[in-house]
Amino acid sequence: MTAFATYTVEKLAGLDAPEGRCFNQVGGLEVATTPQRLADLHRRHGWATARGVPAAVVDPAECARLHPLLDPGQLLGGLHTPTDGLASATRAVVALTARARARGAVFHGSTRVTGIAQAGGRVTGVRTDRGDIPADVVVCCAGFWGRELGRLAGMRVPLLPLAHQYARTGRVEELVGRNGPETEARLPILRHQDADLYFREHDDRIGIGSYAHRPMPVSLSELPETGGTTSESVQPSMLPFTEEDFAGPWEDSRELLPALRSTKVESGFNGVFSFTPDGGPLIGESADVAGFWIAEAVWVTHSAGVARAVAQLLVDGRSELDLHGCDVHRFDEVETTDPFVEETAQRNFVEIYDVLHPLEPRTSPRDLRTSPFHDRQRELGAFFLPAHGWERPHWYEANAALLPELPPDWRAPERDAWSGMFHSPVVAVEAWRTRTAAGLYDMTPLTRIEVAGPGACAFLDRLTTGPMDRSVGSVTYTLMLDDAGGIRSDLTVARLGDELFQVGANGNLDVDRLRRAAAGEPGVSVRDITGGTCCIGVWGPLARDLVQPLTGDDLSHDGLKFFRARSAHIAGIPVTVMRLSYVGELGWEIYTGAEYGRKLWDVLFDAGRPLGAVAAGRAAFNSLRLEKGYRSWGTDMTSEHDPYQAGLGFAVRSKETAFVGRDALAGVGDDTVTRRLTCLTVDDGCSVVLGQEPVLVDGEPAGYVTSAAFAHTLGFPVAYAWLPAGLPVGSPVGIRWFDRTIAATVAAEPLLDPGMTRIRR
Ligand code: THG
Repeated sequence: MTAFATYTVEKLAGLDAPEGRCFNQVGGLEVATTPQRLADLHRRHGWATARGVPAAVVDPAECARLHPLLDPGQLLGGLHTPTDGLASATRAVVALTARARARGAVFHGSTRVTGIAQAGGRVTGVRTDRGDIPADVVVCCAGFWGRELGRLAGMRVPLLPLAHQYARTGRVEELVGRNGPETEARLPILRHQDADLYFREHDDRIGIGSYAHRPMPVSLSELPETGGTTSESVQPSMLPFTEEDFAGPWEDSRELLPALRSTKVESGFNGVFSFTPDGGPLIGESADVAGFWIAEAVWVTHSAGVARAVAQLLVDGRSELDLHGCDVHRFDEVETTDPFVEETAQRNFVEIYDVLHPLEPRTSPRDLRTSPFHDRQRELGAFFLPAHGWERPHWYEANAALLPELPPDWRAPERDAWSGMFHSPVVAVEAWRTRTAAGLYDMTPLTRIEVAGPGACAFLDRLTTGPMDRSVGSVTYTLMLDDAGGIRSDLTVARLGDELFQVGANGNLDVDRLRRAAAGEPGVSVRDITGGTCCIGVWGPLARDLVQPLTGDDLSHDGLKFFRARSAHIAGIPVTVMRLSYVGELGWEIYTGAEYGRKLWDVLFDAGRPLGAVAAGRAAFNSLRLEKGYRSWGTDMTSEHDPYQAGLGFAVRSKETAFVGRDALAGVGDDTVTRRLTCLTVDDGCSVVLGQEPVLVDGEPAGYVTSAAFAHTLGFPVAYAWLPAGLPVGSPVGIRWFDRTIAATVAAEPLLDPGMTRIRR
């Protein structure tokens, strides 16, 4: 999103419009009136630094110098971003329209879209009240009308139009004479997030935007009829100002900017814009109607950046910037339903300026998807965090009973308040027991895809970097690349039969990609089998002692080798067993039908109890996988990275046979990369960061943290970061954490068990 915004600034700043400039680079100033906000501004300063945006945390006197209407006595500080500015969306549209016309584009204004013409699963045109327009590609950029227009093509567009208040004051004495014909604003855009307000200049008046009111969902039938003509003050997106909602915000405004006490609210409107379940835009092609694209829920801030990305998608088939956080197919079906969208979008409106922890869960809707083990997990005091509707245990309070037994070298230092949120000392117990006995992990939410049919093997062989024509029972860790060699996903592919594969994937984007690729392919079927099945990971040095007595099938080291799968019976329950472990221990993922899940859990849990096995959650899981150096797609690497940069070159097969991305990787290897996903250890042994923090080399920003955790087995925190290649092991770096720098060191990886002796035993 920062890259989108940066490009939009560049684009708009370089545009000329007859009426004047399209971008006025007055800068931005976010102010803090509470210690929590000031701390958050430091954190946001870190995000800006990590992504190359100039920014500085400044003291109250500097805030007042930058924005003289501020009373420094009320402030604790501010975050100044000098490249921010005021976009004139209308002027920019006029200027861009003229450019497009000059190159042959045709615009049909005031024309109502009435349908999307399609034939044979492809778009063929747009139906309008003035006739049909044939088209082989349609990009629907309808903003908050997107949900309705998407319906015309049978596409569910998970956005909600909401109104948000914008008011203008009368003349402000202190501003009179400051601005003139050449500019209507010089002061930075001001944000007072503790009161959900922002402020900008309009000549000698102040415009005030408020998020301090109740969410106001808008039905499109309420919009004013403008008769097809619009102006700065008459637009279908402008609803009447609801004065009663502005009373409190107006008080807060006059408190922050005392100069407003001598003026009043002169005008206002409730403007309509789009919110989505996670706040991100919606970009992508319909799964059912090829050639029908959407690019919606895009704010002016990101507009040109998104436009460029969409243009690249259409022309090149991929965008330079990874779009997984914007792809409309990132959501599972349950997240696109009207009740889900309505509730989450409104919640996002309410929380727009709130200080939110990266793990902060929504409180509703919850319990949408629960694994068959859910009741048992509750009995064990699971602390759940939701993901794509699934409830996932992060730790189990029941394990607190084992805290007194935790050996001294497994005791984790106390965390600061921020990294201690949504964390528990119990996580150390679960990590300890997994590494010394065994842990039971609920892997049910892991996306599972069945790829079947006579063409399945060749299909997967072409789409992934791994050799797929291996024996039945093989499991392959492999990558899906795009044509430029960027990592689209990392998968495990188990060959369960000649024509039957089970793919362990990273979410609905993988389902979508495989489905699309299979659409034109005879003899390949792709099915998401996540729902209706379940999975328990049993991992640890005693995993075999736990499971083998429950089955007549041979789970010895040679009976089922590492990265092999087979069907088996455990206590009479039909299961599929895969010998692999994301936490880096001996053990298996054990899959079964949902109807057997509860029984399987009980059998494994009871058998594990005398061995010291525990149920363990995502927090331990994440710590253990980082110790072992296992990457998490979407966080550690995306389509912006190639396999060698990500340290995954080992998963790319010899380049003799064709696979998607092969040609782009010609000549690319471990020694050619200029940046690398780099393992860092934290020198003080106790400072745990959370991800997205900037990393400094020689005091200068050089990259950012992807994942981090306290490594319980090793006794210090670990972080992975994108950094220039060629930093030798032992190089000192700094990680920015709020207003301080944490010393860290480039480390050889994996930190734990590079010889694989824990897994292969
Ligand atoms: N389980 C299953 N599928 C998955 C995941 C999983 N798919 C998505 C995601 N997680 C994939 N991530 C990984 C990362 C590392 C490994 C497995 C899945 C892993 N790597 C071995 C190694 O690097 O040592 C591979 C060894 C080899 O290739 O032989 O085990 O958790 N089902």
